[in-house]
Amino acid sequence: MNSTNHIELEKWVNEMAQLCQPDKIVWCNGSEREKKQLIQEGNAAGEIVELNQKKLPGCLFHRTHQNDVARTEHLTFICTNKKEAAGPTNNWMSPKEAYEKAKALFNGSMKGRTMYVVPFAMGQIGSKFCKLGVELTDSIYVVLNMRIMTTMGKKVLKALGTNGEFTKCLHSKADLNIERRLILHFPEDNTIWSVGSGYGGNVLLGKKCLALRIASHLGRKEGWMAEHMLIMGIEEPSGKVTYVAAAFPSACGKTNLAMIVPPPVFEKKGYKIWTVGDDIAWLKLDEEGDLRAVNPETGFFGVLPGTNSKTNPNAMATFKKNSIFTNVLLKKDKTVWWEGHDDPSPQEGTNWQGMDWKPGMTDLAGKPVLAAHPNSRFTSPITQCPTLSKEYFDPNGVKISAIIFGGRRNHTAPLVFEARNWPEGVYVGATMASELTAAQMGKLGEVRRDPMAMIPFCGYNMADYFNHWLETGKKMKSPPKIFHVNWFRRDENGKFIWPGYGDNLRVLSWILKRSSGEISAEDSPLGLIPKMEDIDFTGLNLTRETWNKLFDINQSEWEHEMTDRKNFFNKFGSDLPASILEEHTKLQERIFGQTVSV
Ligand code: GTP
Ligand code: SPV
Ligand code: MN
Repeated sequence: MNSTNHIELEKWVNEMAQLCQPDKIVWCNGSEREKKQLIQEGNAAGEIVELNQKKLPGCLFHRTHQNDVARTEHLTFICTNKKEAAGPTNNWMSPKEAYEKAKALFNGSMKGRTMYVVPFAMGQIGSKFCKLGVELTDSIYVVLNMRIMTTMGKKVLKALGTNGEFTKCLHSKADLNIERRLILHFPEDNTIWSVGSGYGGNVLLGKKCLALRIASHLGRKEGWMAEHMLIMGIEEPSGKVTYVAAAFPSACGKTNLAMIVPPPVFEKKGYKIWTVGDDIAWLKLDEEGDLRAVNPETGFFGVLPGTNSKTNPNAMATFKKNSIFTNVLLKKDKTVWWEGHDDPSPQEGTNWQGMDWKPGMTDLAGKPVLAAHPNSRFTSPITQCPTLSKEYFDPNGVKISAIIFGGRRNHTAPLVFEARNWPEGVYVGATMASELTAAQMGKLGEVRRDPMAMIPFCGYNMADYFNHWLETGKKMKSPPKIFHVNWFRRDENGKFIWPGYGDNLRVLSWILKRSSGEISAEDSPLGLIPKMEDIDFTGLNLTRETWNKLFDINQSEWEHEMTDRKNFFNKFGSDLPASILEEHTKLQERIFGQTVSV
């Protein structure tokens, strides 16, 4: 039944329905009754499994198609009239070709299915950070996820009124064939089309597609920034809370850092962590010239393998109820399990591929058969997080005092360093790199350049994006300091040198002291680094030798690194801001002690 007086919205829904030919159209209002119905229908269709309601109240389980377990970046396109607008790091297609190709795939794709109309808001309705969207989808799983990840339903239709602006999001699972899958963004039309997938970032169109790709484009136009960043508050013993934003690529530790538990020595001193967001930050300058950030999402879509009460007790507490578990092991008692869970491996269950599973099973090549996919995930309401910051609800956002970049680097990058000023910090962000993880389809472990963790998510030419960062810095009263961290450096035996997780607070606390100007630092070619005595290692037993390993700058690794950076920058030709190349030359001189042409 139609429930809008928004003529353009109604017209668009009808047009899309004509294309996809669903049996039925359902406008979602976001009510509890509707949720029950969706679960019932999803259950009946085999799309959703209701989990053990005693042990996991309100929890659901879903398994995606085996070839559909991560974002497919090679099938993700920015469709602008001019190719240069998408830049050299995005896949590009002309809007005409993209619409034509996708129309053929959407044509009749919802026959025999229901088209759900999901009005949703990213950011708080009524706040200056809010963006509205409507997603049309034939997936009950998507609707149930959108209920958790966004504000959705009636309230949004009300906010849209009769002529409010919204992002037009069309999604169909179609036949879930990877050969017939496309994730298309039309920033010039404020439109997103996704077909042939049922997984996470490919289909929850408010998340990566709207809140990063479309939003980054809008941000540039409107003078703000959409970033792949967590936001957290760190409360010091004095009661002062400082907020930081950190950009790490997918599956490199944002969710974990956003809700870490302080190590005992810090807890005793009175340190507390407050979670504002774990994946996306929208940042704007306020009237005072301070940078303020909100998390536009209302839930977490977090990695499960490796999550347990030691590594992330706050996540464990968050997904105890009202959560969706995707692509994990389904146990006989209708609870779930994954590699790295607290409980020992169950003796049997159905694994992420839908196969009967037993511990120790191997495939034909002799490799272990996993219970859960490495990119299996939970979806949970953010309000269930024990460390949720009350400032999460502040429509004006939190003031950001430091920006942290980081990646997953076996070698090369030290534990932490600080950029000396904003342009140097922008260069640090622009030269980020990380090993590929299970969060995207591709070659695991391969190092790729991933500026600001935005390479898969920047909705426009990245040269212009660097420039936007530089220009935004100039407008700030006193720009936040920029840092780079690497929790993932390994020793000669392939073991992580740094313990990570809660112990990362030891580094964050140094970052806070540097941001407030309380302590000095040591100079190094890469930037400013801590004096060992300025980080509290009580309870860790960290030797000077290990410290040296964490901060070692290996000349031959850095020769390779600098060449790789240069090759990456060459892609942008003359569009690359001069400041980036200047910083590159300066760094080259600092590391190798000579003037080298770049
Ligand atoms: P997306 O949701 O894909 O954007 O990922 P994310 O950046 O939120 O990463 P997440 O916190 O889910 O961590 C991904 C993986 O890294 C998990 O397997 C974690 O257990 C592991 N991890 C997180 N923090 C650390 C750390 O400090 N050290 C080590 N060694 N591993 C970590
Ligand atoms: C990521 O891959 O960065 C995620 C998961 O946060 S997804 O929503 O699939 O993009
Ligand atoms: Mn992410």
